[in-house]
Amino acid sequence: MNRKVVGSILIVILLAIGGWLFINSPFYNGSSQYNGSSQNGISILEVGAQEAGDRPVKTFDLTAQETKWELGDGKKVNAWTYNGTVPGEALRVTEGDFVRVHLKNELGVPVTIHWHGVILPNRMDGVPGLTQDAVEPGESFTYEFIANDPGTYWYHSHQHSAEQVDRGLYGSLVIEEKEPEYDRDEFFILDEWATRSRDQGAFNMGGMMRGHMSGDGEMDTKQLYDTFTVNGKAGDAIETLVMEEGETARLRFVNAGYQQHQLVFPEGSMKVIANDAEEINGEQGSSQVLEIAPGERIDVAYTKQGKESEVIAENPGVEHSEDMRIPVVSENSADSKINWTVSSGSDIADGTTYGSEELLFEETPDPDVTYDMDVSMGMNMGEGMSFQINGETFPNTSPIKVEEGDIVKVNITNSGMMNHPMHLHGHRFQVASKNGKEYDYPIVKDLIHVRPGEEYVVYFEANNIGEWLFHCHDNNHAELGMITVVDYQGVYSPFEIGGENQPE
Ligand SMILES: [Cu+2]
Repeated sequence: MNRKVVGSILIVILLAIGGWLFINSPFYNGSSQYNGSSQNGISILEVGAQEAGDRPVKTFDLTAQETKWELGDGKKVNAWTYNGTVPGEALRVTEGDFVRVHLKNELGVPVTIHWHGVILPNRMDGVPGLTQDAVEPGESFTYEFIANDPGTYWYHSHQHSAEQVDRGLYGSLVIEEKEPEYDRDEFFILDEWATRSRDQGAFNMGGMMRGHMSGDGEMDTKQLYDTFTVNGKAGDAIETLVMEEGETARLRFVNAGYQQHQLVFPEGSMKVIANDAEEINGEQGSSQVLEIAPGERIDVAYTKQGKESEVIAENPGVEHSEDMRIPVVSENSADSKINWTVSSGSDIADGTTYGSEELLFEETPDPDVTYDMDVSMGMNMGEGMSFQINGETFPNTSPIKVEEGDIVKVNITNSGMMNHPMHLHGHRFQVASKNGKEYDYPIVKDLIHVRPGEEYVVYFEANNIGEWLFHCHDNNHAELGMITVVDYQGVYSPFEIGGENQPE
């Protein structure tokens, strides 16, 4: 055997051991560097208050509950849901509304709701142990925030999210513009499920080997999941989109899973219009394949090309791709046979392909704070596999320490072998460069998908005081350590990480 093969086998064995340890790994407990005992200043409960005033108030009730959920093709799962469906109740509000959500927990485990991408007061961010205590079984919590920025969002539990989001605790949130540009507006949440076994830690050697040899940065997650879904349904169970020839709709896509997905559209039918709730710049948006990272959201304008049925579908080269295809049919031909042919396209747009219309910084700014964020995978003897930031796992990762008003530069480098979609709470950042090359059209986002060997430089303004997570949105990686905190001077969290509060 040559050295490369030996090396590969060694890595596979190490990962298998790590996988076994992963199943058995204890959650950390004890106090953190963000809570009151080690900080001074004021509590995060005292900052960023928002009042309804004379704004319209939109009120929702979301009950976390267990539901027997049919994915399709006879596959049933014990899902954890908000209001009994996967995804949970679809929330739509209008920009400027005051949103009030009553969460009631009828599950046997504590939960929260995180409002992914929404700029809101810290204490409404839904991170247990940092911004609130996890909501215990039988208990309630009320979230309130002003829906300031129109766009595509989603909500999900941030309590032990590797398991809770996996089981279905997520839903869509749209903040509509006062005057929407499109009459038709549809939301699609992509996900993966492990139906063979509920044990998400069930690593297997074969999948690990295949994944590793393909070297696509997702070897760990690909062998966990066996079913893909769109809006909680797989394959033929996916709801048909009824549209007429020449009709255009805004389609909002969110990836709630832990694998990237490539959706292939009929040729000439699609234009990207927004990334992570930021409109893209001008006329750049034409493409045929949409690549969405875990946690990411991308909106497109889609125009039905002909009278015949057509399909928006996962890249057919991907295992389980037949689960993830959205048929588009005309009303008067809804009963006729659907043409499942996926067009071939190699013109791929991802979340960084097109620049944003409104930038945070017109010129690359001079930072007040610079943080080097090296993301990687490691093995800790006795603890198993870990996902690290600068060699440490949360809550021992070094925080990004800022003062209000600071311009913060973060150099994110992936020195590991896996993809890491890094997501920042409570702020948006401007992606200025990739691998040392500045973007002609910078991108404003709150999640950047960093693949092995890549380096991104992002900038944000510390303009929302609190304690905010910056973490990998492959929640299995977050659970194994890949989280840090943007830690504002002058505030502290009165909550404790550990015990019932599992923010990862
Ligand atoms: Cu990751």
